[in-house]
Amino acid sequence: MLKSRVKYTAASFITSAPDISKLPADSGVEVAFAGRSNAGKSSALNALTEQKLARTSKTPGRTQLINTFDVGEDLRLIDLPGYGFAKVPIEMKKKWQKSLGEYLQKRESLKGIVVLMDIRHPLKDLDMDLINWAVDSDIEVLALLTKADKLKQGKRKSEVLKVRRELKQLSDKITVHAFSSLKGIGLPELAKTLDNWYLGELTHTPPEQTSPEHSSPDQTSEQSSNA
Ligand SMILES: Nc1nc2c(ncn2[C@@H]2O[C@H](COP(=O)(O)OP(=O)(O)O)[C@@H](O)[C@H]2O)c(=O)[nH]1
Ligand SMILES: [Mg+2]
Repeated sequence: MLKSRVKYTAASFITSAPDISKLPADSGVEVAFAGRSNAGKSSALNALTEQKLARTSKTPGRTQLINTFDVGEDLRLIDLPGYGFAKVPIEMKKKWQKSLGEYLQKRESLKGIVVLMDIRHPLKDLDMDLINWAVDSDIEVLALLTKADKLKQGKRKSEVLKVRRELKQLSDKITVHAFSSLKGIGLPELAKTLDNWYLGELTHTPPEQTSPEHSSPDQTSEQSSNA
């Protein structure tokens, strides 16, 4: 089982917003998953939460809604619509690029973005636009090279190193990992990065049990194993 401080497996759907004006209140901490359509965003969200929260698809470009999920008190995961899908009409592309730009620049609660790119085709123009935008807006970036199960170990490592080297030129702070929803590759690293974004980096491991003043009646049933 995945060890994490935020309980991603308890994630629940909040709403699907057709544009950024319909998002939940801009408070707390938000982390967005972004990438080209078909990069594996929804699969990654589902792997992290161990739920079928986000709809995966063999037909790219279908999700144009911003799907929002609750992962704790004022902590949200955001599944952004994919970009770079050839069959989307140009007007829709422009509208989406404008919304994405607005979202990145105006969303106060946005702490970081997870940029998902197929390990076999990373760092396309639109990925670079997005990453540059995030760096300029002081938003943290985790780059996940998805579908890593499609490559052998050696090639997988060399691709990660190549992307790391490229992105280091934009910012020292960008983290890059190989990822596979199918095999669970990179999942602990994803959870750890998100934990740090949501809760800040801790210098010590928190105790398992919450202190007495935080206990509530509905927790008592869970304490039977507390021997
Ligand atoms: N081999 C492999 N295929 C994957 C992986 N993650 C996603 N896929 C496939 O890639 C396609 C697009 O995935 P999806 O999560 O819907 O991408 P999204 O458009 O970015 O949300 C689907 O056919 C998935 O089954 C992975 O880790 N390994
Ligand atoms: Mg999707």
